[in-house]
Amino acid sequence: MTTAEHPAAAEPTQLANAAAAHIARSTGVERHDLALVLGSGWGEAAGLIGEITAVVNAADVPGFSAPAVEGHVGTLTSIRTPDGKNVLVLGSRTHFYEGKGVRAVVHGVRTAAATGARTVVLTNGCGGLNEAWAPGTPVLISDHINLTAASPLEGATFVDLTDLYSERLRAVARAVDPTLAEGVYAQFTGPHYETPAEVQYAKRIGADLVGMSTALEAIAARAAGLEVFGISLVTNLAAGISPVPLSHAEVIEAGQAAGPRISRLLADIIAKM
Ligand code: 8IG
Repeated sequence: MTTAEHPAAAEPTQLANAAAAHIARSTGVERHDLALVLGSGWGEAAGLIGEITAVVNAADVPGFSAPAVEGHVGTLTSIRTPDGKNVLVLGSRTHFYEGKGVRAVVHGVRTAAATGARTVVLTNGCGGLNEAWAPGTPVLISDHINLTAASPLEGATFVDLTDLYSERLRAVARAVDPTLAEGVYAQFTGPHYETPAEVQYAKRIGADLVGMSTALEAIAARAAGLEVFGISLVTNLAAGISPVPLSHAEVIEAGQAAGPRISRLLADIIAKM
């Protein structure tokens, strides 16, 4: 598929190419192999992947902007793994609820593809619908339900999503940790959390996890030809599942407590990708 066939997609691709050129220049890394998007609770999880070779201020990269949320990091980091893979870590993510449009939401993954990456690892913090998943439990994303009523694709871009979350990469993750659970992630728009009734609705339509990111990025990533791996950190039981109301402080706290385990897990999975 060329942008000539889909003129509406030309502009996002050009902006992603400009961002990739800036990243190549400022990191000295011509091509990255893999991109990692860090969500809530995953901020420190890149620490064991390898050696940091460059840090770029996201606000200086075309199309990126400073993060809007406490606990999100506004930097792009280039990391070299022990076996020589170059990993681009996107420490900031633009959320749909920021109102900057879907193009801004998926600019990071489009940029990842433009840097040469073949794989994207999408992480997030989310609410869990399964009571057995205590806050701090990592869960592989097996599929998603996009409840944003939006798509990152423009024009007649019909992309098959049958195997969006790579079965191959989930098997790699399970080889690292056979106890890893899997679930379906439902992306709500946010920024409010769900009502208990909405959580029950999500459960009945097949969701196991509720969050405010990832699905739109995964769609754009697939359209850009990337192999997609998604992993959630359940930072709270979803509304009504938990007996106590949700707070952003609780979310940050659960992320910090899970830090050492998910850092090791992520580094081990990425090493085997
Ligand atoms: I962290 O319970 C986190 N993000 N929609 N619901 C939604 N997003 C979230 C939640 C949650 N927890």
